[in-house]
Amino acid sequence: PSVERTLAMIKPDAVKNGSVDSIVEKIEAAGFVVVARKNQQLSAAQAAEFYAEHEAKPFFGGLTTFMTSGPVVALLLEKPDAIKDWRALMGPTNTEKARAEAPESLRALFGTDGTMNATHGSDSFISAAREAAFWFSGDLIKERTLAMIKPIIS
Ligand code: YYY
Ligand code: MG
Repeated sequence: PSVERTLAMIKPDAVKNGSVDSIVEKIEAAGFVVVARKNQQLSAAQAAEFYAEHEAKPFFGGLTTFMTSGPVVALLLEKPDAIKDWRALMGPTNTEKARAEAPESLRALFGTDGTMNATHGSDSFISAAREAAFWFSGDLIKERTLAMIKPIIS
């Protein structure tokens, strides 16, 4: 498997309830390297841009309200098969489903409900490139991330 980078976020529910350190410990125990890390509260415009693919969905308003409700921790993660493996470590989107189907997953352990689900993860190479650039543009991290992804998608 090729070494990849993916974009993770620890969402406002998990930041507020003090789960950041426990989540990062589990991420590193699963073999991911945290290449870059940023704490920030998103503006409404930033949340809408990040989740642009969901603009027309009925849950968009609730999602962006939640995602702007407090700081998030953005993490650039690296590992062989990082994109797929990070999605697996998070578990299903809905917290109740995660508890039923993947009780050891991060969303099962740290999520709250169908919207407040503790973590985000890019779902493809293209999303990973876009989302990594969203958080970590303007520095070498962007160039290296795009350089790593480009040969795979071109
Ligand atoms: O990629 P992932 O986060 O697992 O799910 P998406 O389908 O991309 O939805 C993004 C985000 O939106 C999800 O993490 C929670 C929220 N959401 C919601 O509030 N209600 C839904 N019915 C579906 C998703
Ligand atoms: Mg998604």
